[in-house]
Amino acid sequence: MSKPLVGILMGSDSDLPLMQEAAAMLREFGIEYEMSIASAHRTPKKVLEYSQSAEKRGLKVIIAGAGWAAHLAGAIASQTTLPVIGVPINSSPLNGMDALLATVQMPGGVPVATMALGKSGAKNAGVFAAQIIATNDIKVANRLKVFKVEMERDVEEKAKRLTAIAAVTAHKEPLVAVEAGMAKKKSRRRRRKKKPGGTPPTQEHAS
Ligand code: RP5
Repeated sequence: MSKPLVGILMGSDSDLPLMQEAAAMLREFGIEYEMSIASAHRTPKKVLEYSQSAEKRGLKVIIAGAGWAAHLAGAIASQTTLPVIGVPINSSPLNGMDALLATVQMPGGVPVATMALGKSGAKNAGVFAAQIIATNDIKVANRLKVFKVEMERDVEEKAKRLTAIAAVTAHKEPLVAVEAGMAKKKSRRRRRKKKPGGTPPTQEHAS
């Protein structure tokens, strides 16, 4: 086993289910990674040590996921020149808006490449880390190319399936539309009949 090239840090074990998406992508591209928990607020010394030793230990990229006032990615970026990818996590009552802003709004000179909220964000963190590694690793670059082609093929297959379903159901749709139209006409007729001598409209309909 070779040395890990990517470090995945997260603020709490409650972030793990989401951050595993990043790890899964790294495995797909054959990239060694390490994973740990460190919090900018609860274990600031650990974050400092991790960030300052990362480059010497051979890491090329750091992925940092955190929720709430998510300062983890920024705190790491303040201590290293390695690229830092931030994954905001929607673990708070604000549904991650707090984490998103805390991660993305870095002051000039200390960038954090901030991903989307949710599963896609964690997945993209893995892909983005792979893209950084690929600038100096032909094997990873080739795997990324295959990944793109497969993604395109998946979408095309979905489109074909949808076209097939649409072709099968095409003749049913006009019937549905006719039935809906008929139902509307019937209720309009019923309302017209009731108006002159029938029961007065309810409060809801009168308004
Ligand atoms: C953040 O606080 C973590 O990244 C996590 O998303 C959130 C909640 O942590 P726990 O209270 O679940 O440990 O630091």
